[in-house]
Formats: sequence, C-alpha cells, structure tokens
Amino acid sequence: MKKSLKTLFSAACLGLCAGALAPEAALAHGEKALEPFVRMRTIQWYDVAWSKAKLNVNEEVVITGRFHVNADWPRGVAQPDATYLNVSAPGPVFIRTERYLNGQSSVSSSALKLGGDYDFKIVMKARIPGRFHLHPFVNLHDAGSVVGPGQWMEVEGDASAFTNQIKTLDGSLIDMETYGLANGVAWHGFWIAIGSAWLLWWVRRPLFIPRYKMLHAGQEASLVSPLDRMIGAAIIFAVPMIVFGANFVTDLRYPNAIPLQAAMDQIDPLPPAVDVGAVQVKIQRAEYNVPARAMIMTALLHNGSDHPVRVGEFATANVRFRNPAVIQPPQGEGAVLAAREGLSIDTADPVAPGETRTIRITAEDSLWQRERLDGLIRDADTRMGGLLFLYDTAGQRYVSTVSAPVIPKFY
Ligand SMILES: [Cu+2]
Repeated sequence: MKKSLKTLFSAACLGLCAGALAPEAALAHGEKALEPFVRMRTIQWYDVAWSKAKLNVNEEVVITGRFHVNADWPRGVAQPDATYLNVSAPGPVFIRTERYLNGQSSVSSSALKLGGDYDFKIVMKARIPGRFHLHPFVNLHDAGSVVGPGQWMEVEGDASAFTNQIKTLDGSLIDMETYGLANGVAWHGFWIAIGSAWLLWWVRRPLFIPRYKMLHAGQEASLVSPLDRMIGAAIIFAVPMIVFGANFVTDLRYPNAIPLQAAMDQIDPLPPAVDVGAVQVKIQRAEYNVPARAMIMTALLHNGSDHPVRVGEFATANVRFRNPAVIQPPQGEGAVLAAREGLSIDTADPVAPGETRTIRITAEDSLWQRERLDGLIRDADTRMGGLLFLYDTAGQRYVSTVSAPVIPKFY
C-alpha cells in the first residue's frame, strides 16, 4: 500500500515536471495582465502605425505613433520620472536600430511629463524568420510596462543571412553578432573552472557532519592542511592579479573606450495635442453596465469651432470603440481590438458651432470583458480614462482626454 502510494506520488511529480518543462507556444504576453486603471490612465497610445507587416530577414520596419501621458495619473502608480520606450517581442527576433522621441534621437531612459504629448519613431530590422506579435511599450520605473497596440509581423528568409555590422567611433567595422563572443565565453569558462576546482577541492573531503564532529572532538587543527592554506594564499594573490592585469591589457588595447551610459535623456513634450482647440469635453458621470458590457458617459460638450462636431471614437487601453455614423480616416493598426460599431451617441445631430450640449456617449462591446477592462469596478481606484476623438464636418480632428470615477451597474 505504502509502496503504491509512493509510486503514485512519484508519477504525479514526474507528470508535473514534464508539464512544466514541455514548451508550449505562447499566444499572449501579458497585454491584459496590468490592472485596468494602469492601462487606461497612464500612457494613452494613438495613431500607431507600422510601415509593413511582412518582411524579409535584414529588412526594416518603421513604427510610428503618439502617446498622451494622462494628467489624471493613478495615485498607486509611481510617477513617470524614469521611463523607457521599447518594443516587446518574443526574444531577439528583431534588432532596434533607431529610436526617436519627439524627433530627438534617443537611446537612454527619459522622464515624461504628466499631461504631455509625445511622438515616437522606432526602426527595427528583422533577424529571425517566423510570425511574431510585437508591441511598442513604455516601461515605467517601479510600475511595469504599459503596452501599445500589437501587430503580427511575418518574417521570411534565412536567419543565417542576417547581418548586423556597425562602424565604431574609431572607424572600424565590427559584426555585432559575433564581436567579443569568444572573449566573453573564454572569461566565463576561466572563472567557472577556477570556482569549480576550488569547490571540488573541498567537496571531495568529509563534509559538514564529519567536520562538525571533529571540531567537537578537538581535532580542528587537522581540518585545514598546510596545502589548503597554500592554495588559499595563492588564490588571494592570483585572482586580483589576473583581474588587474587583464584590465591593464584591455586599457592598452582599447584606449578610447567609453563606459555604458547611465544618463537620462531630457526630452520636452510636444506642443499640446490633446485637450486643446476649440472643442471642449467634460465628463460629468460615467457608469459601467456590467451585463451590457457598456460604459455610459454623460459629457458636456462645448463646440467653439466654426463647424458642427461629432464624437467619432473612444479609445482606451488599445481598445477602440468607433462610431460608424462618423466618417473617419482609416487606421489599420490594432484592428483586432477595434469595436467598429461600438460607439453610439444619444442624438444623431452634430453639436453646432457655438453650442454647449450634454450628450450621452455609450461605448459598448464584449471587448470590455475580453480585454479584462471590466475588472476596473473591483479595483480600489475605480476611475477610468481614455481619449475621445471628435471630428468636425471639415474633417478636423479634436482629441480630448476622458477621466471620471466609474459607478458600476450590476443589473
Ligand atoms: Cu501581443
């Protein structure tokens, strides 16, 4: 009985280990993992576009787009004093060759200003063939990464054809794929060998309990032999000599080396692009209807422009609720997360020039649930945020931030 239990237990353990170790294709990478209020109220992405979705190894793709840093930043999230714009990918399948923030070439982290508008451009070169889901994202220090809209990229060709040559500051051409690799492997091997040898030297002798017993029996003098002391002294002397000697040789060979940079880039926001212009929106009440999966916003809209204005889109956490009644410029990106008929307004009439009107905006789609944004109502910070896109009859676009506490409606 006992034996069969043991066998059963071993089999279960083995099964668990096999399950944990067997590789499985990942279909998502945590896009929905962050709390809804972080995704909705920190970095608000829009106008993100990819120059292509299919390319060959060595070809480049350009990602452009904008983001608004929400002024109604959640209290529970660290301020964006150190942030890094990057692209998430399943491993080193692309390399990033250029990155610009507000037109400035940038390689370091930077601070973002609350309420600021930013424009970015990232150039990437395909390295490994396959089909990958990529996202631009902003890493927030102490908070996590807020991902932008994703895009499937298909890379064709041969991985061995990939080249990554750069010209260093002294003019020599190096291949980044292999540069310094042998040196790195050799140094790792060398230190692993020394460390393992020293460990083995002690492990081959009687270990803890025999040594403990000898200590108690007053035989501690025989625990460490004169040879042990000699080897110990040699290591104390040799290891610093090797480190300083190698450093000296490296300095001689590369006299013009610069250390890894730890400074922050100082990048000012663009002239404001959100909440400016003649159209103003103020959310007076927001209610989330749980069974209908609908956010109902009551908004006071003032149209100070010369043309009638209508609400075309509400975007939050990469989900886009679009009003089919309003003609809008086509946007290819993130099509999966677009609710093409998800936005409706209580009145079909546009808001006339000079008019101030209270309207009811309803963003309704199962995407609230599928993207796990409906979890908002169970957060300690039940405020929602997003961007509202309004269009006048002349095609002019106005972008407005939305920010309001949400009242859940369970039935
Ligand atoms: Cu993804």
